[in-house]
Amino acid sequence: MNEYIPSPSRWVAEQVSLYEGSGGNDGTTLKDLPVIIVTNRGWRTGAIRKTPLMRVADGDKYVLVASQGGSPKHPLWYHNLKANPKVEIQDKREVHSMVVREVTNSVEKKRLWNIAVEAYPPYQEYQEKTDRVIPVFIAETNKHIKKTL
Ligand code: F42
Repeated sequence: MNEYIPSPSRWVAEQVSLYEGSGGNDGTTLKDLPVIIVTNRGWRTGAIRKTPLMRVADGDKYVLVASQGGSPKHPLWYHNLKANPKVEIQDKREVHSMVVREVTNSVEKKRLWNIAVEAYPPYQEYQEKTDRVIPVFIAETNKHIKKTL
């Protein structure tokens, strides 16, 4: 299925629409901090999903934080990325084909978590308000991927 299904959350769907519709010129921030759009595939539906996340950079890689405001459950996109790690990431006017992996090594995770909290301090509050350990992915360019999504 190649159909794009917008988020049922209206403010999220509107951010995606503004971001993409303006070619990455508008709608690129949340609380004045930069946002990326992660295009992923629904693991159940196979549909295209577009998930705005805070832009957290580690060199030319991106750190994706499945915080969902500190809610008790992982966001659904977490499961999509575990099932299909190929994504496209739009960072303002640039679109990158990337592959993600969940960071499980505790040393690597701590380093990336610190970078994430520096970029977006509320992540720390989100972790404190939930019992789950907030997952972190790292997204890297995969030059071997000819076609994604
Ligand atoms: N969320 C974060 O977790 N971290 C961030 O840094 C973040 C930043 C951010 C910035 C701007 C903005 O507009 C939103 C931001 N969000 C951030 C919110 C984020 O974009 C997501 O909306 C949020 O994390 C919730 O993710 P979700 O995947 O649970 O989205 C819900 C609302 C959703 O789209 N649900 C769909 C639905 O129909 O209910 C299903 C989506 C889906 O992927 N379905 C799968 C499928 O197969 O199609 C099945 C999934 C399953 O396991 O059943």
